[in-house]
Amino acid sequence: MALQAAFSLPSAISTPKEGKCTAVHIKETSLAGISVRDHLKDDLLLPTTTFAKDFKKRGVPFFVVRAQTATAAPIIKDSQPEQKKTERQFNVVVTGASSGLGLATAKALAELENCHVIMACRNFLKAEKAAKSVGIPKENYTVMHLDLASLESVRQFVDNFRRSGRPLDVLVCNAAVYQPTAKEPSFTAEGFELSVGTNHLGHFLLARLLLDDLKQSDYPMKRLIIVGSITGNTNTLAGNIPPKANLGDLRGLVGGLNGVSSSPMIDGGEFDGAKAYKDSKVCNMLTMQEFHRRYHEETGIAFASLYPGCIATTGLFREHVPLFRLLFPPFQKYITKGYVSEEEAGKRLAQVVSDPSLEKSGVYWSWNKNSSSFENQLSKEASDAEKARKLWEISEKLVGLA
Ligand code: NDP
Ligand code: PMR
Repeated sequence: MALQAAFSLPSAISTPKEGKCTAVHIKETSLAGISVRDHLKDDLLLPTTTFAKDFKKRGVPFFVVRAQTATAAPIIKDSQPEQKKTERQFNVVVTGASSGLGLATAKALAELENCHVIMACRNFLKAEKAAKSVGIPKENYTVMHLDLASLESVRQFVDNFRRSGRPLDVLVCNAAVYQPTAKEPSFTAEGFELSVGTNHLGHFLLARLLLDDLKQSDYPMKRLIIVGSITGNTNTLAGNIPPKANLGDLRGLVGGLNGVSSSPMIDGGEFDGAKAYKDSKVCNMLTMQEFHRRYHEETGIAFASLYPGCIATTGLFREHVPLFRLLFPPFQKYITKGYVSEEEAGKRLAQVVSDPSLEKSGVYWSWNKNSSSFENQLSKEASDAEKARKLWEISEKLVGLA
């Protein structure tokens, strides 16, 4: 079968990696990470929106417009007293918003009109161009530099974000890399295998640091979302396509995934790029649940993960062989029927960000054929509380939090 062949062909496009390669980290000054438009204040007088109405219904207090800086004209209209009390914009950080799901989500959120999206991206210019190309209004987004393959960059991003003065209301950990054809592992700045280092460890540090900011937010629907996937769940057909996700006893992670004194794989096995990605998604889903267990009750933050559908056209498959990239979308559209467009997937993730009905914490959301959301079941490994605790503790040490 041509598709099966495409799935197993060696890469015609990927660059062979010679031994250990360190991700480039662009060092920034405190200002360089913030878009020039970042001085624009987000406190706008807005007409009563769907959310405002919903907050009202649920007895949630409105936000009051704060004083404006000298850069903006006062916008409180005394002639319209009924509009004096309104909510502020809510701020959502989306990692990897320069393409695919992240970009489509940023676009869907920006359309809510009372939402400001902080696009946390490794390529500043690409993100700016992407935002323009999909027509996100200037006042609805800010690009800030974040390279998840460098823990120093993650810390710098958190500093820059705090300096911007914006409250943090929702964090979306979306960025990911997938290296299905790599023969040798590549590594993050700190020497962790790239897929787990970026998709899990970078996000783990980011989410842990920004938890304090989320706690401080007065927004009534504070959320922390970590994008998961069906392919990390072995209770599904897609999760049973080899190589299957399996974290084993986490011995490679304990060793630091460095490929020198330890295996680059979490379970201690031979390097396999496709498995490393799937393992990283299991880590994402376990991390969300551990956050929920540790912090939901105390903070009121809702922690969630999701499988948005198979978005077969995104840049995630950029390192796959050309034949795979050609056949994968029609295969998902017509054979598995698991295909979803970037636009639809973006709306789904935006729903998890802002829909009042998706407020339950500790949930892995999925959508059925009618595009209705439901709470899905995670695989045995992806819902193993003891493994989640161990993963948390080892990850804390690796990123320098313990
Ligand atoms: P894309 O490749 O289109 O998007 C990934 C994003 O992550 C890009 O913006 C990319 O930046 C960014 N990124 C990669 N490495 C880093 C880094 N070191 N620092 C900061 N940003 C980085 O893929 P998708 O949109 O498909 O993937 C988004 C999420 O959806 C992932 O978590 C993926 O696991 C998940 N997912 C995807 C599915 C699919 O079918 N596509 C299915 C299920 C889940 P840049 O633009 O600079 O490359
Ligand atoms: Mg899979 C219902 C069937 C289904 C679904 C929903 C997916 C989703 N896939 C399904 C079935 C199959 N896939 C079958 C039967 C095969 C064998 C022909 C198959 C193969 C396959 C490959 C080689 N599928 C893949 C790959 C990838 O390289 C993608 C991957 O694993 O990326 C990690 C992938 C995916 N299939 C999916 C989804 C959502 C992906 C990609 C993205 C992800 O999980 O993040």
